[in-house]
Parts: sequence; C-alpha cells; structure tokens
Amino acid sequence: MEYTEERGRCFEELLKERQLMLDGAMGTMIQKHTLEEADFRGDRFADHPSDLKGNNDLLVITKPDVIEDIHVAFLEAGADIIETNTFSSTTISQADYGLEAFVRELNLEAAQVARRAVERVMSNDPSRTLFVAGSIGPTNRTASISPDVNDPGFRAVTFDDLVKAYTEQTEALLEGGVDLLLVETIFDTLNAKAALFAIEEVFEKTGRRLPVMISVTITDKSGRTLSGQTPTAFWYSIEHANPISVGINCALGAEDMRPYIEELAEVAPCYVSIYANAGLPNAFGGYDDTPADMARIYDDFAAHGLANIWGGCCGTTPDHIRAMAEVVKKHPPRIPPQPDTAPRFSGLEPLRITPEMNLVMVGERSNITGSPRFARLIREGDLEAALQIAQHQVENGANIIDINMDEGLIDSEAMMVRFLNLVAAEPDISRVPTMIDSSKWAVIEAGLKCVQGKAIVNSISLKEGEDEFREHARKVQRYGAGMVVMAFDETGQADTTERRIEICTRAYHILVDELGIDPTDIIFDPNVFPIGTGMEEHRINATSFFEATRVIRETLPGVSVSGGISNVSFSFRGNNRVREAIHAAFLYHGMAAGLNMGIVNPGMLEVYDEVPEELMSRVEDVLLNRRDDATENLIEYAELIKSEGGSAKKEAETQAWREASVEERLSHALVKGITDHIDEDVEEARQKYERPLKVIEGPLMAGMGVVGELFGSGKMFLPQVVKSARVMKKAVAYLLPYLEAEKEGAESSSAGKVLMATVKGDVHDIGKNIVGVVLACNNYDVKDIGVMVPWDTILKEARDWGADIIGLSGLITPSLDEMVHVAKEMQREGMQTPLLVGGATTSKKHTAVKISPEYDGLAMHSLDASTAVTTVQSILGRGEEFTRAVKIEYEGIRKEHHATQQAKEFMPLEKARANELSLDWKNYTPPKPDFLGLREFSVSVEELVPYIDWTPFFWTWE
Ligand code: THG
Repeated sequence: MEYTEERGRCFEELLKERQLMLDGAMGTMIQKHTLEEADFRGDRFADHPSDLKGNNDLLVITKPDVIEDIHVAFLEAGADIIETNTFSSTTISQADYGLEAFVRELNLEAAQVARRAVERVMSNDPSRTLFVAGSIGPTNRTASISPDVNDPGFRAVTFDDLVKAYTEQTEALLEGGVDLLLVETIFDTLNAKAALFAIEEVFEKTGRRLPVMISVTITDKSGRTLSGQTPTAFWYSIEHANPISVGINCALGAEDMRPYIEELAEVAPCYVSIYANAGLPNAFGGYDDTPADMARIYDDFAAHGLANIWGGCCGTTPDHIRAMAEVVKKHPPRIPPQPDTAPRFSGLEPLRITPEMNLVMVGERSNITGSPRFARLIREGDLEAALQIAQHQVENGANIIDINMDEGLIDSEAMMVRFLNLVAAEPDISRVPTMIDSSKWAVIEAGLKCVQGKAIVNSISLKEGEDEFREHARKVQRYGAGMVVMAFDETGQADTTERRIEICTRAYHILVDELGIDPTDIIFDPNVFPIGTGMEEHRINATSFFEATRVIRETLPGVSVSGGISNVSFSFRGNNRVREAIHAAFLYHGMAAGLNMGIVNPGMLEVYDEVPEELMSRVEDVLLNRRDDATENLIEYAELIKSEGGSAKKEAETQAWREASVEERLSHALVKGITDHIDEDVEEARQKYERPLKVIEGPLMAGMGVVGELFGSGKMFLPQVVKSARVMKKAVAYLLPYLEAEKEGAESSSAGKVLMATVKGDVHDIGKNIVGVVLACNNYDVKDIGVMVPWDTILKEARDWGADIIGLSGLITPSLDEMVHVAKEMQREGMQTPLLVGGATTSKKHTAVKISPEYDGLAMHSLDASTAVTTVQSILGRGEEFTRAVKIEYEGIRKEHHATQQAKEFMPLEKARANELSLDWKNYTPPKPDFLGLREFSVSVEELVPYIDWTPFFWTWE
C-alpha cells in the first residue's frame, strides 16, 4: 500500500521490526472517575434536553483533561498506539443522545486530545514513536439482522445510512490529525463494509491514504460474529480494503480468543492485532484477568507468532499494558504469510476454490427468467416458498446461489433487495456466497449493499465501452465482491473462439494491470450457447467454448471460468433426460478444458458415467461436432426415449425426518428452522394432546429447550436461533384460534404483559430485542419502551400499562448500579411487580447479592432468550411458590457470597500458625453424661417438617 503520510509509512516499517502495543480500555478507565450527569454536560450542554451521562465520547468536549490523562497513562505504560475516544461518534450512535449535530466536533476534538497526549509524552521522551488511531465503532444498529421478528426482511439501518455517517466521522478524524484508522468491535460485517467503503471514498476525495486497521468481535462460543460469520468468512469479506492489520477485540478474554486469532493469523497476509477483554465479565460486571494473567497468555501467543499488535479492551488498565509490553517485546514479530492465490468468496462460511473441488456449482433456480415456478412465486408474493427454492439448491449441493429478478413487470431493484435481506435471515441459505445476477447495474449495486459476505456480481462486460466497464469494476471491488465478466464487447457477444479469447484478454489487462484487481476475483464467462439447433453456425458452439476456456485458463493466470450450463440444451426443452445427458457431457469436457464453475440446477445433475452409452455417444456427436447428421440423430433418439416415458431423476429428497414421531418432527423443525410442514405437524400434535396449550408446553417447549442447549454450547448461532423463534411463532399462530376457542369469552388472549426497558445510561438492545421476540412468539404481550430509560419512566409505564412483569436490560457495567437503583425505587413506591434483569454484565450472583435485597417483590436474573419463556411462565403460573423458591435460592447465594468474601481475607502463614489452637487436655476432666445407653424417640413427619432445609430440594428440582 502507498500511504501518503510519512507517519503511515513509518507505521508499516515499525511493524516489520517489532511488536507494537495498543492501549487499553477507555470505558472502564472513565468509569473509575465516577463522573455524574453534570460532569458529562459541562456548561456547554447544561440545558440539553436528554440525559448525557454514559455518553463517554462527549467527554472530549466537556472533560478533555480526563481523557487526555487516560491517554497519557496508557502511553507511559508502553502503548505505541492510542485510540481516539470516538467509538460512538457517528450520527447514528449519537442519535440516542440527540447530539447528531456535534459529530464533527466530537471527532475533531478527540483527535486533537489524543495528539496532545502524544506530544506531552514525546516531549519527555523524544526517542518514542507514537501513533493516534481514529476509533470507528460499529454503531448500535445492524445492517444484516432485522430487529423485527415479524419481518425478517426489515432493516433498521441501511448501507447508505452507514456510509453517510461513517464518511462524516472519517473526514473529521482525518482533519483532526489521526495517523491511522481503526474500524473496530465489528459485530456485523455489513456495517464494517460500509465503513470501509466510506473510508475508501474519503481517501479518494482527499487524496490522502492512511493505514486502516480492522478488528472484529467474535461474540460467543459459536466462534462467529453476531451476524453469523466465521473468522475466515469475515476476512474474505473485508480483505478488499487492503488493511494494514486485521484482528479480534472485545467480548471474550484472551484465552478464549486463541482458536479464532489462530485462524486469522493463518489466513490473513497482513499484520494481526489482538486486544482482548480482561477476561469475561464476572458476576459484578468487573473483569478478573490480572495484568499477569493477560501477559502470560500473550507471551504464549507471541511465542506462536499469532499477532503483531497487542492491547486490551474492556477492563484493561495501564498496568495490563505495561505487563503485556514487557513479555511480547521479547518475541520477534509475526511474519505475515504469502497472499492466497485461490479464489475466495463467502457467505456466513468461506468458499475457497481449489483445483480439488473440480466444479463449483452455482444454483440457477432462484432466477425469475430461468424458473417459471420461481417467477410465479415472486409475482404472487410468496417469498417464503421462493426462499425454499434457494434453500433446496443449497441442500442439493450448490456452493453459491445465483439470484436474478430481471422481469419487466416487477420492480427488480426493490425485489432484489427484499429477497437478499430475506436470504440473510436464512442461515441455511446465506451460509453460501450469493451471485447477484442482473443485466441492470442499478439492481446489482442495490444487491451489493445487502450482503455481508463476499458476493459475486453477474455480470459486467465491455458492452458499453471501457469507461463504464472500469467504473463498474472499481465499484464492485469497493463493495468487496468478485465479478463475472461476460465475453461481450462494444460490437456484441463473442461467438467465435478468437473473439472469446480476445475480449477476455482485453478485459483482463484493464482489470488486473490497470485497476489492480486481484485476478482471483475475476470469473470469465465465454458464453454458453445452445447446441443442436439445426443452424450451421451453432455447430461449433460447445467446442469453441471449450477451446477458449483452455486458452483463458492458460494465459490469464488466477482467473476462473464459468458458464450458464443449462443454456446449452435449450433446444431440447421438455426432455429432461436428454438435457441432463447434454449437461453431463458439457461439464465433463468443459472441466477438462479448465471450466471450474458452472451455473446449474444442482438437483438435476447426471453423472457422466451413468448416462447410457448410446445416448451419450449421440449427445457427444452433437456437442463435439463429430458428424454432419449428429443433430438429426439426437432428435430422433430424443423422441424415442420420450415416447418410452423416460422421465428425469427426481430432485434428491432430504425428507427422511418426515418419518419420525410428531414430537421429533417438531423438534427437528425448530432446530433447523423449517416452516414447511409446521401447520400439519402442529395439527397432528393438537389432535394427539388433550389441549392445545399442552402442545406448546410439551413438544414445542421441548424443542426450544434443545435450541437453547445447542445455542448455549456454541453449536447454533444467532441467525439460526432467530429462525427457530420464527418457527415457534408460526406454530403458536396456528394454535392460537384453538387456544382462544378454549378460553371462550375470556377477553384477552395474552399470556401476560411484559414491559421491557434498557436502563438509563445504556443504549444496548440486541439481546433485549431477541428476548422480546421470543416472548411475543409465546403469546406474551410485550411492550418495549426503548433504551436509556430513566427509572421513573419505567415505573410509570409499568403502572399505566398494568405490566405483570418488568424486564430490565443492560450491557455495560454501570447498568448494574442503575438496576439496583430501579429496584430501590420500586420498593420505595411499594410495588410488587416481579422484576427480571438480564444482559451481558448481569448475573444471578449480582442479582442475588445487590438487587434482590433492595426489593421485597421478586427480583430475579434471566440468563437469555433461551430461558426467558420458562422463567416468565413460572413467575406468572406459579407466582408465590416460585417466588419463594427463588428467594430461598438467592438467600443461599448471598450467604455463600458473604462467606467467601470473608474467607478471602488471608493472613500471612506465620501469623496464622501463631494463632494455632492450643488445647490444654492435661488440666481437663470431661463431665460424666447423666444417662448411658440407647434412648428411643418417636416423632411424626409433621413434627419434623419445620426443621427440614428445603434449599437442596429447590435446587435439584428447580
Ligand atoms: N451466464 C451467466 N449468467 C447467466 C447465464 C449465463 N444467468 C442466467 C442463465 N444464463 C443461467 N441460468 C439458467 C437458469 C435456468 C435455465 C437456464 C439457465 C433453464 N430453465 C428451464 C427452462 O427454461 O427450460 C426452466 C424449466 C423449469 O423450471 O421448468 O433452462 O449463461 N453469467
């Protein structure tokens, strides 16, 4: 990379020489200052209408000295790079505080505060080389996941919204004088792609270019991002930005990051960064990994060459950075591997095309012009069934799915967006990369803004001349996609071997030599035309394709060759047996020539060797242009086998699970997120069970239990769980009329009213949204009153609405105190409504020790969406009994906690030994008991009951 700034070049040089240190946590350092609302406001925002406490980024304006001192502390501890305090300084994130108008100023000030800190430290020690990295956070919205379970195609933020916000932030950071940009804590790759797109545009516009660092967050044990990508799939999605480094931060402690950082270090030919949390948050939202703990882990990572840039995320202090710096500097820096020479694409999972794969299959069926059935479903608006067509292709082995919505009578652009957004919510489809197929550039560009993976554009060509070709190719590259290049030019489509080769070669030079596009991102399509048409000039259609393919693969290194295979058999439409034989032969000879990708119907692929010899020899006569009468012979034979009633092989059925019991089928449908048969299965269960409610409480909850377990153990990831919730919703919807009929006249069908809020000072709501969805699916009336909700609003809303349960959510540590505060206020107002708390830093222990004692009503911790329903059911169903059990359990936790707290105060060994118990047996005479022998008692169980400690029973039987 050519960096325009001296400091950028210097950064790259230093990375070759040694390990570099990042700083530690800004958030937890700020929390130590226990700043109050007035501190956040300062004079400047004294009259601002909404609460500002918790808006850490604002402190660069209202408390710049606090921020500068934290930067200095980290630099003095050994950090080479400090991050600006701008994690949430975008219009999207600042909207929570009504401070959108100050985003430019926030970024400018933050960059300057960081620069001042660097200068202060360098004036004391001029030998140091220090850098300021502009921190660019993920925002609080996700572009790949719908926050509305009723509409998985809905998006709360679009790619364009994000690009606009990130452009503004990037411009201000650059102007403020940062040396590097750091796109960090990425939980949704599409958000990150928008940031990288914006950065590239700002670079182009300003003529400046700084090194860009990228850091992703692997959220949990599933080893995936929140939006469901694996680390390698993520890398493939963002490598087009040519980052100086890629790495992982937040969410996990260093030890838990090992497998994922190993994976990135292996695939990424750039530098690697790691800045872990100081362990997972403990029960009180604190972080337990000490500087020595983290140093020990990093020492080992550095010895194994896993990273080049080291630092800390949540909970890490200057002491952590000092301890890490000491150990990692002992090791030589990691040397990045050579760039990968295989083509790479991704959906949620990576697709790396190697010669051993033989042929990459692109599913052709989700094509409105290629499949009458798909076209009908789209026209009728039955997108669910249309999605199943896509899914069946993946089940039948498609490595990529082609999506085409080009039809005159529909709004292709809107339908492409809608369909891709729906596909994103189907992990069994979005697992594989998408091929966005359209002859309209606007449709392609709209599609590119919807996919988090590395997709493929189908197609661009020289049809409208070189300028447009260049412009489209550059755009495709900036969106991080690969491209099919058709053998078309200004004079039309290539139909001879020479023209095929000439056009592809010309395109290659423009793309690779002029624009610097990675040749592995290029897929040439030398045009598959029909054979057996009876037209003389069509006789060479297949052989010319094969010859051109051979030359392209030999002379244009790195590229792939693909084609629309079903085109070749168009003149045998209606005779699938002959068509399949032609496809088998075309693929066989094509692959021998270097064809490594094909747009096919994956469920209808015949194996070359299994085509009867006579049919194959007649097919090959036509395909390879071996005889003058080849076409007539094949037509004759085709008529013959047609009249014999030879029918095509049916699409492979993966329906064995339909044979199982109804309970197993429901469980399977929930785990796999299959809605196809849910109505019939639920109906069968309804007839089997005595009451419709028993179907929910029995097999459906059992199925959700399996989902919860798989999620908890990392075997399912979020998009899959959201799908399970949708199956559940559908099942419940089916049962609803029966449930209502049973209630007869009872006016409300709601199972109970749950009010939910993210507490004041906190803006996180992804987990809360999922819980809300799952509860709503289970027929609870859910009212979500948003984020940053002050306690008085929560209490008022609960009273006015008549909530049966209040659910509080929060992700950051200060939210724990805020929850205690809410509990205290509820107590003061004499409320009795059960209080549920949940969110990343919350825990059963914290709830038991800090919240529950403040409230006479029930205050209880709820782990996550997988347990929310059973918890709410228990509270509302077995109120007093359940409350008593929870209170007893929490009392036990408190006792244990206080006991361990006391036991933890150790004294020195000598002192303890000096305290040894000394008993004087010599001067002691034991008293004689007044009775010797056995004594019998006869007591009834009733008499004993008050003396039984029930706690262990409650624990084991819950
Ligand atoms: N190159 C590239 N992209 C392409 C093509 C290509 N995209 C579209 C097309 N060609 C590839 N896709 C198809 C999809 C379906 C069929 C052919 C090519 C097809 N459909 C049956 C038919 O029309 O007879 C449908 C029959 C049915 O569903 O009942 O053959 O060449 N880059």
